[in-house]
Amino acid sequence: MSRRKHFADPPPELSGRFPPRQRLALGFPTLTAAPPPELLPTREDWTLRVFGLAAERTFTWADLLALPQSTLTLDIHCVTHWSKLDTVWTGVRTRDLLAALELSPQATHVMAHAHGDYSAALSLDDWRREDLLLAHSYAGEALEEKHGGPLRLVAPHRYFWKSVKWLEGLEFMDRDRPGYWEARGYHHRGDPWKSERWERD
Ligand SMILES: Nc1nc2c(c(=O)[nH]1)N[C@H]1C(S)=C(S)[C@@H](COP(=O)(O)O)O[C@H]1N2
Ligand SMILES: [Mo]
Repeated sequence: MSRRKHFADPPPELSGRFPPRQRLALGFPTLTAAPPPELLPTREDWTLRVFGLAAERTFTWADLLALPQSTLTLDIHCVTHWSKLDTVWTGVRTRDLLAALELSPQATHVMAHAHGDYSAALSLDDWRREDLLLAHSYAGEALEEKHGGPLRLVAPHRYFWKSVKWLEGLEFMDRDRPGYWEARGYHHRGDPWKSERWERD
């Protein structure tokens, strides 16, 4: 088997787009901590449950597509030192989903829950940014299962562990809570520009 080169040093002219100690991923690596769920819904039987400090609601695929659709070109940064530039995602911006929900005034954070054992929280301020979306397509094609299809979160301003794949639930909360990796020592915020990898960083 030939050895393939998977990562490269940041091209000098693009170095400003690389957070500290990140290298360029030449392919699109797949990272999944817990074993991926064995049985994932198809788009037809997919649902997304909104609960906690918001009026409880279950979105179907048709409900999702009825919301404003956006295509965003984003740089993504994995805590394992790879970045990928100009990735193209299509879906619903988190701020557009918020506009369709009735939140309790106490809500400050959102826990994204995946099928299987995985979750990660972000603040509502994060969710109000323009560059976060719930993505169903990548580079114009339906999002592959290994990258989180039918629907994943994409939060490019945080290390990519926050971008929960295989979304099935959104829990609105009145505080931050550790998700899968935060409970195992990762930083509660995870800003790649500040190298917030471990909570002690
Ligand atoms: N459900 C779920 N989402 C997840 C993960 C996971 O293990 N399970 N891994 C996270 C990590 S650490 C990264 S880097 C990205 C990887 O996404 P990719 O496999 O599409 O590259 O997904 C994130 N979302
Ligand atoms: Mo990651």
